[in-house]
Amino acid sequence: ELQYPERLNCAAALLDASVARHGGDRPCLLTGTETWTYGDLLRRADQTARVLTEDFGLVPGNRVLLRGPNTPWLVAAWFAVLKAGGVAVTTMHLLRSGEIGALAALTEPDLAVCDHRYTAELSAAVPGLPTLVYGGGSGDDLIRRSEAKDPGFPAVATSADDVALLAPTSGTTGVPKITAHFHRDVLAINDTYGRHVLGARPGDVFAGTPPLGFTFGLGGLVVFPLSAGAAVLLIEQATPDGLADAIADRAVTTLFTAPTMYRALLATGKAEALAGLRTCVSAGEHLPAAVWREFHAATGVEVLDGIGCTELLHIFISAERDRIRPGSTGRTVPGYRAAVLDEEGRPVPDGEAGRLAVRGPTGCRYLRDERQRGYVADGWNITGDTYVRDADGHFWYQARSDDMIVSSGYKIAGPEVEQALLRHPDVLEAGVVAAPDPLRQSIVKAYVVLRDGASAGPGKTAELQDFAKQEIAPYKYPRSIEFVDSLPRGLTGKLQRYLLRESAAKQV
Ligand code: 3UK
Repeated sequence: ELQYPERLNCAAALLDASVARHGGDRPCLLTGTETWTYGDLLRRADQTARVLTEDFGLVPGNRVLLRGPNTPWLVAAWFAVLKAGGVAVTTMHLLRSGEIGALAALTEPDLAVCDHRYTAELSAAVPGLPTLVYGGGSGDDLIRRSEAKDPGFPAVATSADDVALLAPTSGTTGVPKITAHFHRDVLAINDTYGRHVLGARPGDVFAGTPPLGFTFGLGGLVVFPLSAGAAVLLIEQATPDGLADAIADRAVTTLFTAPTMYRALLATGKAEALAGLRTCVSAGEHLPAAVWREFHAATGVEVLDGIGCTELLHIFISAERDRIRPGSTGRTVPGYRAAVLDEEGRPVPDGEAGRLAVRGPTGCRYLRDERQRGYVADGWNITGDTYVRDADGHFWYQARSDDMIVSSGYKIAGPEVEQALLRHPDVLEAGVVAAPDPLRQSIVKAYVVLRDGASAGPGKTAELQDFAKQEIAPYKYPRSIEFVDSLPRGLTGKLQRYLLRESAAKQV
């Protein structure tokens, strides 16, 4: 059991405490052109808190929508809102006005802090929302106002159970859900995953791709590095080449990104640029054993797979250093418990597939949403994933529970078929879903993106089908294959299988 004081402000516990412990001179936030020390961040966060409270009338409990790519001022704004007792409504900056409007209707923000390049869609979505704009050079409202403020801002003495964060998640259907997290939750992810798995040190330099509007990014690029007194390289828009170069040039030791980027980093051919990495974290979707092995062979680095979700804030099952089984997500992070349950909520024996259920210091609290009932049962969070636990407590990802394809009574996991297809040299990407079928109820349908130079056609279909039958049980092979130019992916890079399912359903 983690114990926190009744009065707890997570922003002060992270930032003020770090400056008190290590001094303010350590590098904290790095960009291509700037370095902010811990002292710089604290001063700017405090001055921003003064702008929000003195000029915009923010009072504790107010909700502040944050919108912008990963930059130091976005981090300063996040700390300012929380130190002032506000609630940070973190959003993905690439959302369009329709999506922002939907989030604003659910979260009812009192004001916004927005990067100057992203104000148009915000004001179109929420006309009249008081907005503090930053990043516009000399006309910059936030910088102009904050420089006129005194340094120092006493953190509001929030309770450990006050809501700190409203984090939206798209869910499988595309209708957003808003998850609420308390001040203590922000520290709990560090006291579990951060402490026991990551083990960051003050000399570490973090970098990564997830936006701070995604809790994977907020944890990996703000909470964990700052708890350790480490530095973070903030990248607004990472390309594989740019990321590989930055890792070498800035001596990055700790990388947070998703499986797709690990593949892409390998494809740059810049493996030697990655050799200085000490810790690589992969989350967001399953990390196939083949990618883990390729990355290890090329760089010598053992990627740590871990599953997290917005509902639990961060990672609760993770690989551990020196005891990695490639293809497995790992074991429960100390502080969490996980079980594999059948449809009635009873544990299934080790080795059998079932629904993943998790409990621990963080948990799902949807804001006004009927889906809370489906996600939390008896204190267990049902993540919507199908897993197998082995006798040693390692968890093996099978599929999203709702991706399971049932064909002629056989249970087939789409991702398993995808991984089989990905082992074919001509296949760049694959998305596999159920397509309705009068005879078999469903058949396995694959959407395939071929590599440059490979050509689609009936011959290729038969070749891939034969290949799949060699790689996995023949009944799992894709009876239907459609060649496409790209697969639908969400802002976090996750394959949007529901869109493929919709398309497959329409074509029958
Ligand atoms: C899937 C994985 C297999 C899984 C997230 C780390 O992804 C995050 O949050 P989301 O709410 O999605 C949650 C769902 O994504 N997933 C995530 N990681 C893995 N599947 N292996 C993995 N390693 O379906 C899960 O239910 O977008 C990840 C930290 C914070 C996060 N919010």
